[in-house]
Amino acid sequence: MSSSLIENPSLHASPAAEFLDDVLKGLSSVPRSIPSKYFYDDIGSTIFDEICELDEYYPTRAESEIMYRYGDEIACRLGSDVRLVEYGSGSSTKTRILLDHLVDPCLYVPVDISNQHLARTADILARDYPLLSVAPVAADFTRPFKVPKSEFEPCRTCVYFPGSTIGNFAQEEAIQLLADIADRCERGDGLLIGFDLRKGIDVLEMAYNDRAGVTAAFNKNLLHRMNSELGANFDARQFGHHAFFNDAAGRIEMHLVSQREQAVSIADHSFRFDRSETICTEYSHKYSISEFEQMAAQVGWQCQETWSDERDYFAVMYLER
Ligand code: AVJ
Repeated sequence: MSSSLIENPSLHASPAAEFLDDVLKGLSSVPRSIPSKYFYDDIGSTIFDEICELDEYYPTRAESEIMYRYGDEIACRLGSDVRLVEYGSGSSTKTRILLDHLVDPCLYVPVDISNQHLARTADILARDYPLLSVAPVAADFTRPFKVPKSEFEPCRTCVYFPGSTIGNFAQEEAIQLLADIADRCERGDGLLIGFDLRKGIDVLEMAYNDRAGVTAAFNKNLLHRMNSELGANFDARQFGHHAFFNDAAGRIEMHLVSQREQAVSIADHSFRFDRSETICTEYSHKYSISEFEQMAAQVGWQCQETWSDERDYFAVMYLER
């Protein structure tokens, strides 16, 4: 049973104007960067679904393994009649595993910036879970947004933040986001979060440099998106994909590398790129379980239990406010 999509004021009055703003700011900064949230237009969301199927990209499978193996324990921790608010729900693939184990959730609130993808996914979920109330919210979860109420209020809320999306935020931003989530919750509310664990550099770098070049296409889609939505004139053939593990910072970094000296114009701006100059398009931080527990404890979250997969590649942690 799905209610209609809620468009949230947290989404800039004009997403296109915000996109242009962020791109001009990012390309004018040193080093150059573009926020990774702009990967997720319709094409980007579809390419990401392909990434999740790749042999090299282990996070999705590792997290699903944890949810299948410990689904009952996790559902027991969340309790019955919970309102489940999912940040960056995307295709809600892993959510189904959790929904299959949860007892009488009172409301499911998928929150995503890609509103077409969100509406489609919410309708399919509502069809497949006829007893579940689904209230999708199109919003940028890094900003305040209104969470729909359940007809069974008061009920406990559990924020579900899977997929290691928390890893895309620089550490201080990640701590700020965990603090914002805590502010939006009551004492006793929960947070179920999935994050990628530190491991051998070879495994990490392979996951972001797959042989088929799907991640490269995901990265370059950003250039196509700026051309189609902002009227830019990037020649995607003149930019290469590069992803490496920055050990000191504990993160994978993805970059677009200029293959030659070139100029690109966007709106009435022109940007010169030297050969091998880069645009950073994504961070993907990797944590140890104790590191993450301490980070969350700083801002009001107390770890209750943590589960990891057979190879200790990924962790799912349940915390309470
Ligand atoms: C969905 C953001 C968690 O950082 O691993 C996959 C996105 N980037 N391949 C990640 C991604 C390159 C992914 N997150």
